[in-house]
Amino acid sequence: MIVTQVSDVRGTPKSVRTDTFESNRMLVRSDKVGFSLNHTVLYAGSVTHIWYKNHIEAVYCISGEAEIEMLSDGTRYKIVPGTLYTLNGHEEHNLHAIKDFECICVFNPPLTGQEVHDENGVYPLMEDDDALAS
Ligand code: 9YT
Repeated sequence: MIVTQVSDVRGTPKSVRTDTFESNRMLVRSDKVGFSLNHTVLYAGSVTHIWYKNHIEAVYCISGEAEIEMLSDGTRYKIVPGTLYTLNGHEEHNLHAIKDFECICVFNPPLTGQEVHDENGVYPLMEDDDALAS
């Protein structure tokens, strides 16, 4: 069994900070469980462009509020605590954090933990996670 506290991850290479969010990679590919799991907080008032061409992502809201703006047709979805949304079609979207938006993000295939968004909001498929392997 693997037991992890978010405080174990903060301040390590598995904690990624950008202008709009903090992402703590609590389960990563080297854990070999078939998916990865992040505890993520997006900052109130921020907008993050996301397009996971290489991954399926499921996002479960714990606290705060956000709106997902689908870039294909402008549809907006309100996300509140208790909402799960799953990007099973690699949907390109903007994530508007209305209040600090705290969520759990599950990825398949699993992230290595080192990924950052490229200029299109994409996480690359990474081949080498030796730096994070335990
Ligand atoms: C909800 C969401 O997709 N936020 C962007 C950050 C990303 N999910 C991550 O790596 O934690």
